[in-house]
Amino acid sequence: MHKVIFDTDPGVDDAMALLFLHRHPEIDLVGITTTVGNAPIDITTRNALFLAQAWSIEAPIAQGFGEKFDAGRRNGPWPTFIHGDNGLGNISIPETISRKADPRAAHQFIIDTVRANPGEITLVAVGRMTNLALALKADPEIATLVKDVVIMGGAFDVPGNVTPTAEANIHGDPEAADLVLTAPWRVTVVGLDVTMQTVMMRSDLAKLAKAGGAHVTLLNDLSQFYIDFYNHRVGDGMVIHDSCACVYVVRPDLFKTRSGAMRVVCGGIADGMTIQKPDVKTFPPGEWDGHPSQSACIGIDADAVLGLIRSVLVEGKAA
Ligand SMILES: [Ca+2]
Repeated sequence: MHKVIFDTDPGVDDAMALLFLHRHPEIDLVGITTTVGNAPIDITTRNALFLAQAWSIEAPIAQGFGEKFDAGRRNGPWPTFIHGDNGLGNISIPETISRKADPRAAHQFIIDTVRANPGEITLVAVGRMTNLALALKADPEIATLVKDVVIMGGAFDVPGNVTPTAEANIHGDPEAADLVLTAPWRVTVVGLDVTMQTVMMRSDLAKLAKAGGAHVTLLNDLSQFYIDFYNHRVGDGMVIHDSCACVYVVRPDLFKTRSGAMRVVCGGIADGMTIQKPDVKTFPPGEWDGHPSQSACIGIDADAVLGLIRSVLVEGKAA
């Protein structure tokens, strides 16, 4: 059983990832923490509470930090043209949601849960890395107590998606991401190198909704706006960035990885760019020295990943 804390900014592709984690029989979702990215923190938290209520997910939900790790940076405009004004494709969301958030801040929730389960927690982070960075800053020792960190973010051998070099989750808080990638824990980065190859077609999702009942119907409804955005980019479907990171937790064999220290460019025209120094290459002394080797996903069996997601969403099993 994988005990997972899901750090998320729902977010349409976040919603699919959440339902995958909830339904996968080998995943014990022990907490949800909210972060910023697809929408501001009050909206991503409301959306997490809404989805948890709709899908009967009982894991506690803790609200994350709504600003950036570096106090000198400010939040920019939100990507409402991708995720809708409400972060969930402009579906109607009830004004009052009975589920309430945990009173703790997300980073404190992470610290408490990791310390209560030493060596057992996998952190799956699919928004900005702000909460993970705050947890490391407040309690650096947790790096040695976490089992694994899997993040959706970054772009190594392919272009970014918010600038020619930067992917949105990393670009949204570069200093936080650099701290997370250089901390002494094991990080696997599931970035655009692999997620852009993984497209769920609109027609497939509609079929899943028919077979999967109300839970998947809600997912299908809230995904339509996002599919419209991706339509002219990848065909009539959606890139399922965040679900790829969740699949990695249970099926790392479906990915090809490359090991090496990673840094994030902080500032300048390449702000938010992720750069790995492959272990097999030698260079003169530099900024990658002395940092742990992390894994970058550079290959994916996209058909197998999509197949697993289909079966887990509909049947709740990994057949
Ligand atoms: Ca996300």
